[in-house]
Amino acid sequence: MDKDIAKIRTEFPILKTKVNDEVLIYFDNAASSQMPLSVSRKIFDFDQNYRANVHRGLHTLGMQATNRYEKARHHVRNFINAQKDCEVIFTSGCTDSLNLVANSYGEVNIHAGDEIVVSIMEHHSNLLCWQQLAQRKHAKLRFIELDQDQKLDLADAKKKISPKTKIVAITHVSNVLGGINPLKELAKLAHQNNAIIVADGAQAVGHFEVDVQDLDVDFYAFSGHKMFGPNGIGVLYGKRSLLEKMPPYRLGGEMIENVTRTQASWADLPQKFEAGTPNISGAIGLDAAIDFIEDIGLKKMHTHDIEMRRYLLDQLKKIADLKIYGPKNDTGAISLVSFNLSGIHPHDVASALDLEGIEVRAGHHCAQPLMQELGVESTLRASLAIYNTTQEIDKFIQALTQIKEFFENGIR
Ligand code: C6P
Repeated sequence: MDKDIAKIRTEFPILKTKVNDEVLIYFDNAASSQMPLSVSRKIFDFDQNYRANVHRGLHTLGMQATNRYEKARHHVRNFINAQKDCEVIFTSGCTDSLNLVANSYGEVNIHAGDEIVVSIMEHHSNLLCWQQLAQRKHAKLRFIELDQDQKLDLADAKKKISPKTKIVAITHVSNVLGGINPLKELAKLAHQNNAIIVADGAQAVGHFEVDVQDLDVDFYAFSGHKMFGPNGIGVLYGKRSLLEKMPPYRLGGEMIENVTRTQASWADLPQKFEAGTPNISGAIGLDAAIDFIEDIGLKKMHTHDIEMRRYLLDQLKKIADLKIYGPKNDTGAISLVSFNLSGIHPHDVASALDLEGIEVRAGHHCAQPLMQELGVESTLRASLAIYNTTQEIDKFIQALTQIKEFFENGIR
């Protein structure tokens, strides 16, 4: 095992625990990655040493908590290269961020006859809010399809994005197929047609460099728990010029400037979009998660991703009657592979793998229209992170081969 990876693994005590008497092999990182000790320690430190509310109390703890919360925002800004701190809105997660855009920007800017363009590979979190918005506003929802290699079909995107399009909402990386979508080209296409682009970065951030200015996206959403951070914290990046014109999505708390019996005016960015007590420890944990990623470096993260994907694909391809979904090559994708074993239900395979201490996800992955397109109800999915190794992939392949044998011939 690579010395650096061995060292990284020591930051994750969970990787030494046993599941069903076997050392855990955690291949469900696309659902939630594990959290390093450094992140847990920062959260513990807040809760035990300076826990207080933010932007309210003038006392020492309140100011300390506020400073650390705003420091986290500044760190996120640098991490994704936003122009201003106020373009970083803390939310409860990627789903919340996307709902914010649909219910605030969408509510004001979408009218009857307008078109919203999504892709067929969207997670429900980047589909349902647009589907409902389109229904409310009598707008049309259009889908960019897959190409031959089950990547996003850019030629189809050029047909679907037109002067009628007002919003393009696209995932940066599919949580089922693993392919990295050409976001920069899509942003250009959207802007050439005077539309805005909203990107779902849930499976991208932490895997490779994301520069919102270079991509020229108008909004970019992601979650802390998929990038070694805590649950319940997420980010919505938005261009300041757009956020400033948008109405608040949730009301209450410190998101106001002034309130009378009958009227209210709103605070400046970013507070306008952070109603109620925010997830302070979550933001502090996210700050620490970014430290963790930056200490390793996004280049290394990406290289490891490519190596793991290559090895995983090579090994999976050796198993007969195993169908892989998504791009079959190792570049332009993250270390996430969906597949099915012919004639064996994915849930049965996942349960059998769990008995061997191997955690993968089986199901529709909250992407049912994509499942319909692929002609299946569910798939198995192995999604790897920086702490996963080729040795773990070998054990996984060995277990998978034995499970297949068992279901086919009753032999183990
Ligand atoms: N996908 C998976 O196992 P939240 O739950 O808000 O943190 O993230 C939602 C979300 C949005 N977009 C994409 C592309 C995602 O993959 C997810 C979460 C998990 O694939 C849970 S369904």
